[in-house]
Amino acid sequence: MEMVVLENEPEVLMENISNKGNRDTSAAPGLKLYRCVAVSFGLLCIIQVALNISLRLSLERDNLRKLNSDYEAGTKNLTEERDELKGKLNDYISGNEAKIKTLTGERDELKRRLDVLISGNEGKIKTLTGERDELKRRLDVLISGHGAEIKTLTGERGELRRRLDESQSQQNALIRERDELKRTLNDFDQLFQKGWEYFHSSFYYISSTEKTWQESRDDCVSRGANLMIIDSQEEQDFTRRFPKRMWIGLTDRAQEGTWRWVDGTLLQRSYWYSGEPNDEWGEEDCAEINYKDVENSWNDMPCDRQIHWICEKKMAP
Ligand code: 2F8
Ligand code: CA
Repeated sequence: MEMVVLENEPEVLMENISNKGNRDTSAAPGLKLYRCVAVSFGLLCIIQVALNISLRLSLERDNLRKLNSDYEAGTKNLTEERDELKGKLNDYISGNEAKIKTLTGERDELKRRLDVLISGNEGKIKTLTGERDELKRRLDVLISGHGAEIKTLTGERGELRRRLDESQSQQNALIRERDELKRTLNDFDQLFQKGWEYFHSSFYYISSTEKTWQESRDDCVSRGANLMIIDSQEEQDFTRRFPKRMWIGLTDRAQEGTWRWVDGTLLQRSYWYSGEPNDEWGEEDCAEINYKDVENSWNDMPCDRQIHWICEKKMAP
């Protein structure tokens, strides 16, 4: 029995191939077996491939069947819906057929009556149109014949309107002025009645009682005024008409030696009596009209002394 050495198989195989036809097949049983195994393996592979293909095809077929049945179901639903809608539409049309018919009839009747109306009034319409055209023509003639006159009148009307507006605004200004004067007159009247004196665009009030400087100032403020500010020779002379010692609106309370008026302005022109201000009582921080027989009549006094006072209310000049 011939031994088959498997590790030398390729060489043996080559030898077999090269000696094909020269050698008897029964002389190589190992090769036979090998062929048999190879053929069987090949067949098995083919069967496997065939089975795979068959399985795949079967799965595809099932999928297609399912898709087909889904499609058929969808189509059926749509068809049913379409049929239902068709039915509804038909019902609606047949239910409203009578109405449509009536409306159409009414429309035709109206058309007919309109035609009758127009044809019956054709003459009247024609006459009216003619009359309108004639009036237009006559108006044009009238306008063109009086063009210059109309132009003049229009110009005059414009001028009159302008003058009217002008006198209207003048009248308004006069009314405002009159009302303002009325108010002023009323104020004057009231102040005169309350005993105020008018001098150089201001009203003055001379008290009949006596108070401290601060109380006097408060009183003036309550009357819509303030203690008197003397800023002219005329005003200084005016104060000498009253034979009283009176507080005026001048003080150096805030800073000793710096005299200020009650409106905050610094004292410029002064009318101190000779030797004043002298702080004779230690602290004399408020000013009074004292020595009325002379032009320079002012004196500094302790603010808590009680004397008369003079208020001033400035009026518009
Ligand atoms: O009451 C205070 C007052 O007394 C005198 O005037 C009445 C003094 N005058 C003179 O001494 C000249 C003031 O200076 C003084 O303020
Ligand atoms: Ca003094």
